[in-house]
Amino acid sequence: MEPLKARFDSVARGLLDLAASGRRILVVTHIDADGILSGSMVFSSLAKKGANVVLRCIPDLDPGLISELASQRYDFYVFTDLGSALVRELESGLGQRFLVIDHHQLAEEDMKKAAVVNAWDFGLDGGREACSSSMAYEFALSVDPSNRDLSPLAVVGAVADRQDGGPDRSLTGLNKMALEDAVADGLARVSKDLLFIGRETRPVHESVALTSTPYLKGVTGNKEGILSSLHQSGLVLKEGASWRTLSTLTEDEKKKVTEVVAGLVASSGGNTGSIAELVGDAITLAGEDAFTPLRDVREFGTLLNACGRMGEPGTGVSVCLGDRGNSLAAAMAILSQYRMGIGRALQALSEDPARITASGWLVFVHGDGVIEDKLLGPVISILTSSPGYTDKIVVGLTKSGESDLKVSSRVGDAHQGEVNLGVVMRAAGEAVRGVGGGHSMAAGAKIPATEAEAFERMVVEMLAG
Ligand SMILES: [Mn+2]
Repeated sequence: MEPLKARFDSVARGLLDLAASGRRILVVTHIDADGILSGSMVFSSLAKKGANVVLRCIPDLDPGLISELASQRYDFYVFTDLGSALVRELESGLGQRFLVIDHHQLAEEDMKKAAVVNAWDFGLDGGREACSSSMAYEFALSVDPSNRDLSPLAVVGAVADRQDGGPDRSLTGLNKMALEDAVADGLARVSKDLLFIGRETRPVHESVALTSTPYLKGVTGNKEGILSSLHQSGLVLKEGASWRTLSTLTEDEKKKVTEVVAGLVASSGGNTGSIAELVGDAITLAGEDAFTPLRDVREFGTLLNACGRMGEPGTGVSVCLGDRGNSLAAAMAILSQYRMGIGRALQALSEDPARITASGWLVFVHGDGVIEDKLLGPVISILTSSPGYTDKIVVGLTKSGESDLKVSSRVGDAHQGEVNLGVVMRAAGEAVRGVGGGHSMAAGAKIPATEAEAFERMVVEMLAG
């Protein structure tokens, strides 16, 4: 990691020089959890040094936005968790006045550029071993070693970006180094555990029912069913008048919970294979209140993703910057709205199977009236992680505003065959006077509502061809 550290030392020196001479710096970041976290870390490390710095969270970077940013006449721009695919556009819009700190794949020729610090250039797999948050953490350490107290945020970003793909859902690479700092400083604790939400705070059946990744048929959202099955298993669920939490269960009792979950999934015809994902490295943040979602890194990540999705990334930023008062309360309210919205959408889809049409491995989901446009992405993601959909390509459409449709598409992890949804969404979107784009595994579009059929036909043709 020495070359990466040396690189960050040099870019940090450059930025501190700019800051010292009073230059105005704009940090631009993505609105998902990894974006919110990495942007917050770059922002706070510079702000603590007295820099004149502003943070802005955006859903996506495109050439139009680059020219808008250029016209705002900041002296320097730092992009986190985005920009790698648009280095040439950034050069033509901003000249030498920008830096990209990122982990998304990029063209070989852009990798070595002075304005780009990308995980892939340092022998790190940016899809598994380094996220923008762990990159931003290294940057913050170069700005000042005292920023080691940000290590938990790097860990949250890694987990939120689903980079916990090591054995037992552990972290690897640069992410693991940040976790080791956090553990060494007493800020985080790692234990093998059931990875349910609210391990320390919620009644067992509630924790289990809140599982959404993976989506477990017969379990997710089924609080009553879980409660009665746990009762039948003989598990003691209460201690005196109060409910026990998962963290108080013995190993044998935890095993019992897993068996009950497996039984419920099997009896509702689900795939029990995904249950293995429920056990692994639980990471607890020792400095956070046990009764908040910040205590568990996975829940912390979900909270930030919810803020971004629900259009309140700034609330997430305030939490990352340390506000445990009003901003945390607001973020928790957003999280519960987000969960309820997703739960309602999944429920509505299961009650109205006609909304889901499949032709081979291509599945269309029609969400009009039951899926809010801002929740379409998470709902489609959950579906592609659900039994029966993991080998499919799922394309969701739902009404957005007065006359538009929002489209969100994902490739299931187990899908066989090469597809680039980013290309498909862009071409099909533009063909019907809309816009589209994204990554190969996840992409979206916005199209006129009247063009739904034409759009779907295009998608079918392109994917079949
Ligand atoms: Mn990211």
